[in-house]
Amino acid sequence: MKVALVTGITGQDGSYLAELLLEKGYQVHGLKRRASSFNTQRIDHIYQDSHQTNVNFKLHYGDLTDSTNIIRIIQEVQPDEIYNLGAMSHVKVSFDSPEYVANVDGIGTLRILEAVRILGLEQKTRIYQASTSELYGGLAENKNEKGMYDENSPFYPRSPYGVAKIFGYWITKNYREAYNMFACNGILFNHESPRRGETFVTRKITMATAAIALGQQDCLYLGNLDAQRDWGHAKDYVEAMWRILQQDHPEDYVIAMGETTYVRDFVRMAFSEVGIIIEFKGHGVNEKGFVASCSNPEFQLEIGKQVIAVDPQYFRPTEVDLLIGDPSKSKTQLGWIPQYDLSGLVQEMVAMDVDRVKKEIMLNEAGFRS
Ligand code: NAP
Ligand code: G4F
Repeated sequence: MKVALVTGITGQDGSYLAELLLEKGYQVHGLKRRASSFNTQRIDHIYQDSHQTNVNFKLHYGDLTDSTNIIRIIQEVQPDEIYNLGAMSHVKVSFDSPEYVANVDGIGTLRILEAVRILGLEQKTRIYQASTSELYGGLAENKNEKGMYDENSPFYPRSPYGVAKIFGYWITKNYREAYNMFACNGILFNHESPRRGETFVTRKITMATAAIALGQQDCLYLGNLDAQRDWGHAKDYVEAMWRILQQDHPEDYVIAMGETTYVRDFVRMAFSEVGIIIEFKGHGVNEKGFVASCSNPEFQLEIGKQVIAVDPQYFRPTEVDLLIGDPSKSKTQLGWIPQYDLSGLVQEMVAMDVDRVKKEIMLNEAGFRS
């Protein structure tokens, strides 16, 4: 039985990856931070099962800022594969806590690699490093001939998060070359799901779509509506992570959909899932989104009502304007075929948030009655 250790197991990707690895018959160990409130909502369904039938799932308290616990856990677990997904992953927040991000996202990666080396597991343990399209920084002149970023495009990170992740990228590559380790970077473009953190733009939009459509919120405040992202589904992207570690040779791969969409258009797509057409008027900080029509009898809003506004507090000191990735290598070499397209992703996210808001309304009503 193969043994995997996943850092960041309580996050969006960690939860999907844990499910995938268990399905494939792995014993899965996860690194979990101690928190003052519960932080395991995304994996509770697996954890609860582990008391009864799922003996192949185990969580360990630890933190990527602490070498001692990383060495101890790796020594205890003796993993065949490590997926280093743990990170402070919010780009905007990284401007507020740059030193912490450097420590966790940058040096944290080194701590994992060095622990494997100290323990003499270089030839046993394969390592996946969660690298990111933020490395490219969105510079137009660095795209390939197809107008996309690929494995050979130069990097120009535009945030403390991107700069910390570039250290993670290079130290992974360096340990591969210096110590002949099977250590790979997955350069993943944005991927989302109903489990996406609530302050990332897609989830913020789908949550607000549901709340506004059901009369629980008036207006959604966003930052840069002109940003463009290459969005895929996290379920597809964790499959690519696993495939990267099953190859004969360690290499780095871009994982992307190869299409880019404006934040503004993601808003339009989300609202159209509940039959509401949004019309945008104005520019920059004065841009506003209004209800133009409502075709679903269940979700009726006043025509002309303003539901979208721009709040400059969500702007970043330096922005990555446009990301689009070229998945050619991962499709041909890994045989990776995503199952979701953007409309399938939006549909799933909005449906789950509508269900959740409806349940909250019912619970509130039941609370009032009792
Ligand atoms: P996420 O939902 O924010 O999850 C991050 C995980 O890292 C959580 O489990 C978090 O624990 C953990 N973590 C944070 N600080 C830690 C620390 N000091 N020590 C140990 N664990 C720590 O992120 P995600 O979307 O799943 O992304 C997974 C990885 O892929 C991240 O490294 C991210 O930077 C990278 N990435 C993501 C995308 C994307 O679009 N999603 C694209 C490219 C790369 P808590 O639950 O306790 O907070
Ligand atoms: O959803 P976002 O916060 O994701 P961002 O910055 O692209 O980072 C995500 O993807 C990276 C891969 O490229 C990961 F490495 C990283 O860990 C993370 O998962 O913002 C997307 C875009 C940005 O241009 C942002 O300025 O949406 C714009 N935006 C507009 N209004 C907003 C908002 N972003 C957020 N979070 N909140 C807003 O209100």
